[in-house]
Amino acid sequence: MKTKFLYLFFLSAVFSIISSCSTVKPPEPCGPLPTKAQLAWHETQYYAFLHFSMNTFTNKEWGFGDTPADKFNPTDLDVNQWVKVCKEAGMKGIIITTKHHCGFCLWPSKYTEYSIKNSPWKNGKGDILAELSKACKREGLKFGVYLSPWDRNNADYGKPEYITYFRNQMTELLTNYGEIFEVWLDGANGGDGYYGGANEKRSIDRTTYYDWPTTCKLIKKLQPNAIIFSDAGPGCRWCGNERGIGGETNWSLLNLNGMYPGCPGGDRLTHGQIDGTKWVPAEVDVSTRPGWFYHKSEDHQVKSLSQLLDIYYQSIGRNNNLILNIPIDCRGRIHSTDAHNVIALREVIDKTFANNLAEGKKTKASSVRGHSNKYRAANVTDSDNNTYWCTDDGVKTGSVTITLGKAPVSFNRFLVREYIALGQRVKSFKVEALADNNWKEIIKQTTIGNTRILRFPTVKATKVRFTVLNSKACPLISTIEVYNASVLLLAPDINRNINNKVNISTYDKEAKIYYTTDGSKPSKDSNLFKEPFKINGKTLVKAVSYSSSNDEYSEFSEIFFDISHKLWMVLNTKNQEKAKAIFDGDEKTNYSTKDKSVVIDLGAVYTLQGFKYLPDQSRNKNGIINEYCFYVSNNNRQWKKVSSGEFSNIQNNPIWQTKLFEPATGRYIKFEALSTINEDVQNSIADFDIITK
Ligand code: FUL
Repeated sequence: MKTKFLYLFFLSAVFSIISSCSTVKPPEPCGPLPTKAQLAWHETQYYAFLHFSMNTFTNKEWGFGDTPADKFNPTDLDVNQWVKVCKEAGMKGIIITTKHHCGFCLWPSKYTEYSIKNSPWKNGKGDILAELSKACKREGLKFGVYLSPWDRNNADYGKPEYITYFRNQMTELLTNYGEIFEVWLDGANGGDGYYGGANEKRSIDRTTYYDWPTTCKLIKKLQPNAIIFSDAGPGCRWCGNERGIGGETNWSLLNLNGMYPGCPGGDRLTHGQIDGTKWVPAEVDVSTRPGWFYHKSEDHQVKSLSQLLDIYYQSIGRNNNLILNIPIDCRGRIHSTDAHNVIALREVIDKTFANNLAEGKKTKASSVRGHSNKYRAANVTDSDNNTYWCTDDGVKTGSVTITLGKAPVSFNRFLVREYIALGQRVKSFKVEALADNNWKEIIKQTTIGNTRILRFPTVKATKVRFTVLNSKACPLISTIEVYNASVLLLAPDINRNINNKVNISTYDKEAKIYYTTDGSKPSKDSNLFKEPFKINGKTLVKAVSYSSSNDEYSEFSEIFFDISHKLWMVLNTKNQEKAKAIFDGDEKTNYSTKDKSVVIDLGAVYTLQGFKYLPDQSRNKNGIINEYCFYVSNNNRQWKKVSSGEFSNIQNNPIWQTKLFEPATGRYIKFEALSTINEDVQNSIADFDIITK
């Protein structure tokens, strides 16, 4: 009897589910929607930008287009190496600068002589785009093109003839190199140029000169699936900065009225517009180095793993695609440091997102659209991005609770995705964790879009609850994932400020830092770093990061601090505060002076045997000292020259320069620039130190 009753109950439940499925109305689209091509672009998510042009050989960021074509001469070009690195880095495509502002073409365009066909590379018979597009296809990477509208080489630039030229080149690119997934239209235009020899400034009206609607039609005709990038889309938009930072609030919507490539963007590029009338998602473009093109002088400034990780979370984790630039060097290869760091990023990301703690776990929603199975909460943990949890029309809030386990589970990453095919909806949401029968808020945020990833200190909980607080229409959530990233152990940074306080930091806040000041190797038995500590005079500081959960250490760092800088004063300056940048321990601050020398009072008499000089670390290479003289004095009047010479290769390699000399005693020092890279600024110093006996 009991079995029969259960059987009937089961049948009626099945019947009601089936009937509810068939009658429940699917959610209506909300606002502008992505096209099929845009949806595919969202899935591409992470790809490489390769900057390679004449600039690579002239050491410039923007060329004038006046360098003869035969100066383009890579000695060991290998597109397979580019593709291999990008693939190993987990990138899904490559976009290359086919022609930058200097006008030089990486393919043998029919329409200009300013291309690789007149370069020594492969005796002018080569075609970099043909090689690269083929290599990408073979390895399953998408291929895209950057074609600079601003062309400082072309004599017709500014006239209608140039627009025909530009479209002819676009046609070559979009016809001869297979499927193109993105066309990158750069809005940059600095006015002046070689312009075919005229050497003049030319202004164009950016709103009308290029007649973009006609060019976009041409692109659509030749490559219907290509996404067009510019400040104004229409396929995807610039994120508004080149620092790798997407907006925390980020709508994939934009009102394009009055917008054009190169228009003033402001906040709308970074954040999109909640009521934007078109689907124009954001793309974050940033380089592995300070510059977009390769400069030997930036070999020591390749973004570190921790910087790249921040970029990843601040772009992909905030509803942007990420196009990460890797410059190609003069050999025609990706430099080993860039390759190493982008692959290291992939390894950490893969490890972090390997084990989804929410996958297949029990879910419960505050409400489900029409009580229908089709829209059930379990859709968020079913690893299928095409199914989604959804509420009834008009219900703009709601939550999904996921049971992670009976025993508390540790986690520190939360990933959530909207089902964007029907529009971006969520305006704000929060995430809570249940620990010891208490719900604790972990994070409150605004938009989600295609992908939102949140980082927070590790919590231990049996359940996690995701709540939509506000939405433009009923929310459609396709995916929720929960991860526990292991502590990332990177060697700590050690720094001393002007007041002799030593600060030690490391990327992962959950790592412990141990240090020593007696020369011994640091371990968990050494001093635990809690806050900046004071040292007196000469001290060797060694530090290591440590994770107690798996008893592991990072590599250790060490730095020797010579005498304190506390009493130091630059004597020949009116701006003592600014001049202090020389010995503040911060490599980013800088002091420039028109004086030939910098005279420093050390505050006491010392026996000196050397000095250290770090040139300006910004992209501005002015005032880097080539040749120097160094003097010591007891009275600031009679000077003894103790060292002179050159800083070899400093322009290409502006790292710390150390010079030793025969011991000399004195209280005053004079560091004189005999010649600098740009004579306009006499000298420019990021940091300076002395070596005492
Ligand atoms: C900018 C250009 O001016 C830079 O040289 C670089 O190509 C960057 C990606 O876009 O607008």
